[in-house]
Amino acid sequence: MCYHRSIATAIVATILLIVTSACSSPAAKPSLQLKVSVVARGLEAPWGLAFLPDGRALVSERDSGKLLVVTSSGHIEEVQRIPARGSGEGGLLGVARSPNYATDGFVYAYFSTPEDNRVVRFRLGEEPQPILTGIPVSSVHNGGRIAFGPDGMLYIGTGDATNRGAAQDRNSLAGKILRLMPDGGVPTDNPFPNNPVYSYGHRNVQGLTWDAKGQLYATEFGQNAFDEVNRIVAGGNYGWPEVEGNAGGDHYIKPVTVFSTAEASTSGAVFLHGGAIPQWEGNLLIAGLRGERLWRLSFDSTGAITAREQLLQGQYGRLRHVVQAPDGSVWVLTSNRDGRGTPSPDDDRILRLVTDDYRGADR
Ligand SMILES: [Ca+2]
Repeated sequence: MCYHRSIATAIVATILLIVTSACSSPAAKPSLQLKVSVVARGLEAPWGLAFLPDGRALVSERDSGKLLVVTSSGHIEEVQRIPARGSGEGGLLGVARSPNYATDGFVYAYFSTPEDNRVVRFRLGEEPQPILTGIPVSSVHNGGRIAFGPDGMLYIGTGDATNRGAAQDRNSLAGKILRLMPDGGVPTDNPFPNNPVYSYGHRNVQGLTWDAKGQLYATEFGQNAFDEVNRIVAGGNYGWPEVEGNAGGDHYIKPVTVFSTAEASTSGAVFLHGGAIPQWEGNLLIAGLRGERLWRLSFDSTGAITAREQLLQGQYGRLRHVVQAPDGSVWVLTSNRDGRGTPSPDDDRILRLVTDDYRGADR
């Protein structure tokens, strides 16, 4: 099934805008020009995105259960329907592709059923096979991001599914970051024996990304006050529900930074690598839902944050995810049809960002 309207309307609306720094830090980088184009329109609550080696993107739609292939020229094709049956924040959520995709062809997806959240793997067009079931499910706080780390293992962000105490229970899969082998087995070097739990004390993890040194960072939604960016260590306890944000003394690992929930509601995140956007090399981009903006964080060599900049604020509505494409450009998913937004006729959209110094192929 093709969406010809999207083909016809792709590659339009290239918008030049001045990115004004809203950062209070004196270390903020000077303003620079961004070029924003719309890759695709008319999507419905897109949630996950994984690039295939040929540059096409696999995109999941939360409520329809559709797995779409989107090309950089805006062609959209449904390639599979995943049997997701979630409510509220549940549904078809994260998608990942095997780091060995060229030889094994495996795609991974995280979705909700009436009984659980689960992770499946499959080759496109084939029956999905569960590799992990029994992640607690609810109408809210389902986590759902999945991503392969530089160690070749599959990392899975889950939520507390409204059972707050489960986040501190290492025998529950709720409120965790999990780490599995690609076939679903538990790696022998996980921090707790025969346990997929990699870190715990999380409320609702929807962002997983690694810096150039291979350090994992995760974003999570706070309750009323503080969304968090955390630097994840094996076996670490990040405090929920005992503490939120920077509270808690030395009992729990503190966030790298926090945002107010109104200015963020942090979902997907990505570290930029490869030099395609030289001003942002090594920076962390974070998509904000309620905050309706893209946050950019930069770090010094010790990992301390040197700048926090707000991009796209109020221009495209709620933002669910951000990913770097194989050509170095940055793709952003809007989330205005997720039941909490104010969608425009074009929503939901996939945006493509480059800067004037972009060194990849332009179009
Ligand atoms: Ca925390």
